[in-house]
Amino acid sequence: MIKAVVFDLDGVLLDTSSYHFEAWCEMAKELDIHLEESFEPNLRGVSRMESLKRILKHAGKLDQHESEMTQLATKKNNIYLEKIKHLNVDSLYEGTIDLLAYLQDKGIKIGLASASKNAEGIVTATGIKEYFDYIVDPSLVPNGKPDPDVFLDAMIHIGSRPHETIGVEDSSAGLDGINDAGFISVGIGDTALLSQAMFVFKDTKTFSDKIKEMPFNFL
Ligand code: B16
Ligand code: MG
Repeated sequence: MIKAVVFDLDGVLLDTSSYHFEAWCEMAKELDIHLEESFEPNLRGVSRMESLKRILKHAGKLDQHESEMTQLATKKNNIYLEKIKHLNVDSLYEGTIDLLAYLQDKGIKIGLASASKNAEGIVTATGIKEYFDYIVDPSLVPNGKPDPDVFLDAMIHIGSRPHETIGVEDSSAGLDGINDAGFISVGIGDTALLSQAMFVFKDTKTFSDKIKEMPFNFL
């Protein structure tokens, strides 16, 4: 019997990854670093500092900029916040509200386990904060994705057990964390890129439609 669903944010409930990447590109440009589009998946679900480290390493400039990493991460975040200030309910993926409302109606607990320190602000701006029984603060959790800590933190606060909990993610790093937590893992996106997920749905709307077809005692 499923008692809880723990969601990732970016790439699952709405798309903020393009804004993250644009902000990283703008910051990187000031350091004469050009980021190819193909590098973007390496930053999904990965914390701000770890993303910066990956970018500098990729450009061979980690040693050169290591001492200014905090300032560079803050600069990126300020660019990012400017880009997402228009977010509202219309920014959510099709199916997001339907899915959250359905789970709430069935008495399933809902958690949010995003790597983003901006997650609470984003769910508030998009009007879905009240659906969540618990929102993880990633700055209070020892290890980010791919470690399972954010997912386990959500589960402990919600009060479910691993096999009663579904974790939903769009990133490979996040799915590794969900599997390590012992949850049922659901990937949103391309099956070929999310091979470690137990179930993959091409988008949130499809997952929302399918979960409603499942027998009630599965939930
Ligand atoms: P912030 P998720 C992640 O969100 C993003 O996918 C990732 O690109 C970003 O670096 C990370 O949040 C941290 O975000 O800089 O806002 O703290 O997919 O875990 O919801
Ligand atoms: Mg994500």
